[in-house]
Amino acid sequence: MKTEWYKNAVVYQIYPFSYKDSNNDGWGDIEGIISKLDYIKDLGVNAIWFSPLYKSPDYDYGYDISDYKDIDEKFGTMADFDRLLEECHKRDLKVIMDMVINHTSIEHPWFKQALSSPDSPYRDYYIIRKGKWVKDKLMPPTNWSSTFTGSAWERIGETDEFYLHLFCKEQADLNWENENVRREIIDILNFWLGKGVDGFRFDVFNMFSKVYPFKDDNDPKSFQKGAQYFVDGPKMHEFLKELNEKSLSLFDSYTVGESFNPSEEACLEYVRKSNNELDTIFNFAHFASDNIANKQFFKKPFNIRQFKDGLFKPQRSYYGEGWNTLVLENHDNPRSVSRFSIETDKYHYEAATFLATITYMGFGIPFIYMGQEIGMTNCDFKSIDDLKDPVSHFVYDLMTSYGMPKKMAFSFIKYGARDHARVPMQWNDSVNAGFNEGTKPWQCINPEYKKYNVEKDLTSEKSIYRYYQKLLKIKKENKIAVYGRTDEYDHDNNKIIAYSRTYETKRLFVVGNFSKKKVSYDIPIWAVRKILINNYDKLTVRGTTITLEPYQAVVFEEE
Ligand code: TEU
Repeated sequence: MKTEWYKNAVVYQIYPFSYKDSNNDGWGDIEGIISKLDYIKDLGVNAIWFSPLYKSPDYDYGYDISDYKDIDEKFGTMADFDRLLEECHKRDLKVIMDMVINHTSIEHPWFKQALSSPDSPYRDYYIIRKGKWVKDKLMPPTNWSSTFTGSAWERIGETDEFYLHLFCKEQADLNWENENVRREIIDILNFWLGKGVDGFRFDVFNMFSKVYPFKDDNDPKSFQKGAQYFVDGPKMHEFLKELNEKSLSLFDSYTVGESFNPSEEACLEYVRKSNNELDTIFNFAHFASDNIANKQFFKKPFNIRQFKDGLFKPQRSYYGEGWNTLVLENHDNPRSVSRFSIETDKYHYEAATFLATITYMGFGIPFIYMGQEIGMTNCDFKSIDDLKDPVSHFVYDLMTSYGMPKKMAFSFIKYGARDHARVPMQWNDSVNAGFNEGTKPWQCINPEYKKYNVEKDLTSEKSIYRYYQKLLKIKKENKIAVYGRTDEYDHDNNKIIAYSRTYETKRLFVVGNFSKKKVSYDIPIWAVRKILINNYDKLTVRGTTITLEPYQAVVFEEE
């Protein structure tokens, strides 16, 4: 039943809130997405991942689901979704659904029933524990912290019990130890696969299995209090195998699991083909190259070696064992062209095309986040009130509560805010950047839209979108680009990223200058004759020495 179509996939991620608002109510919707499918297809992708479209009270903008088998009305109806699926398939675009199954919304009927009575069978769907009385004060069961700041436990009314939430308090963690929970989840997966969707992206999958018995975390090195009790837990492999056996493998499906600070060893086991768990995972280690310990609000100067480590380690480790993914952006991170110490205005085209070339020519499936293909930039938010993401507010409130001046706290938040990726897509230079016909969008428009928009990219010969088209064509058609083994060159070079890809007897050589200075570099003699793609019009070559301009990237093919 299961084929390996994903090996040739190029995936485009849509955050439905912000793609296209067809009915001018301020929210993106399914009808809007359908109207843009030809545009997406023309880019050269062959699959779309939709961030959650399900019913949700939106405490975490769709990542808190209250009904897994229905579509939220602001996006449309199930009939609209069915049409979306059909329209995608008509264009040979696979459909990947986001599955947020580490937790549900507290408005999910299971959670409501769980709280309605201490005897409810749904109580055990969640992780509920008695708090600890310390003198006269009721303390949470353990000292664990939520990923989104504060305690990971929320008290249930006036009782002495608490439920676990590793994210917002409106996102209650499911108890995967309960086989009824797993049965329900399998039923949900089969519901969507039965409809004809082609795969899933599992949200924070490596938190499904918790470590029992629960204890306080006294490890001074833990990056988040309690992490050792909820990351890569002991039953992870068992749970994934079960999902695979009872659902995923029964269809021609593809699954990518979004990992949360996983260990390197665990990563390989999740994707190892012979393990029958996941086809691929996301690992964001390279995103820690311009922030402190992957805490996205804490800036540090770009560290190219760390970027290379994050990019290449999975390529080395999974090759021959499983498959990989290649990511520059998603709905949780700032825009790639506005980070990694890039001078965005000056090198906008060069840096955007450079990043795509050196990332996507590697081993793995390219994931492109909406707007990345036109080099959408971070937004110059003016105040904390412009930000909608709860995490931005939690962290801001925490910082100011410790006495940090508001202005300073805001500058931290602005550095790493998830909001940068969540502003409406920039279609053209008309009202609201063409997102809709004038109603105030749920999230402000990036004032850069007159400079960077789809219409502009489509009408010019030289544009980021046009470059992506060429690059993705190579990625899909060139067997070495898909199946080749990656060998990194000059890891310690602090300006150049270089690697070869080898498949059977043929090789590619990918090289790029991750700096704003000209750099000369010796390339292998076998590479020098044939250029497959170059993000500048020219390349200076002397013998085997090339001189790369700022953010120049070139791919050579052995003749
Ligand atoms: O994100 C997992 C996650 O913890 C981070 O990417 C998070 O966004 C970041 O650390 C915040 O600083 C997934 C989803 O992608 C995200 O949108 C959800 O908010 C989260 O899970 C909870 O479902």
